[in-house]
Amino acid sequence: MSNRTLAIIKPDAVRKNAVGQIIAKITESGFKIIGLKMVSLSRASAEAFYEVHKERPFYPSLVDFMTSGPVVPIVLEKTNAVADFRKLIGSTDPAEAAEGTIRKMFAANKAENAMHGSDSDENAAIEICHFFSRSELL
Ligand code: 3AN
Repeated sequence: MSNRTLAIIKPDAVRKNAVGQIIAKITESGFKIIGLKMVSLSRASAEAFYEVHKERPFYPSLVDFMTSGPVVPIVLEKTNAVADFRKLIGSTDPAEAAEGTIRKMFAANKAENAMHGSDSDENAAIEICHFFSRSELL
């Protein structure tokens, strides 16, 4: 069990000016921020990030969406970070997300769903390296 995960505030939530509220919710839930930036993903970078979904029908639209505006990647630290953060963001489909979760509060639908969270310790390590160098982390 690792204690780090990668979160991304997606373009829809940035456009809604919800970055501050989302970060407050994350830190109130016991996560410590150890890296944070705002970036616009190139198409190549977004394609590489979502490589595992390459064969899925929604892949091209997912890449379009993730390059439609700036995103805020955040490295978070907490005991059991990956699982606890997935719980905090809620189901992929906001209609199924539990009350009080970030997707319930800020997501519009399955595609524009406000927030990413790593789904395993192994992917968290890969995803953190996608956005951050060592000198950018606490
Ligand atoms: P999660 O982000 O909840 O782990 P994944 O890993 O199944 O969900 O999907 C990655 C991303 O792909 C989602 N966050 C969402 O933006 C997009 N996505 C997943 N399923 C769909 C779908 N059926 N239609 C459109 N976009 C989808």
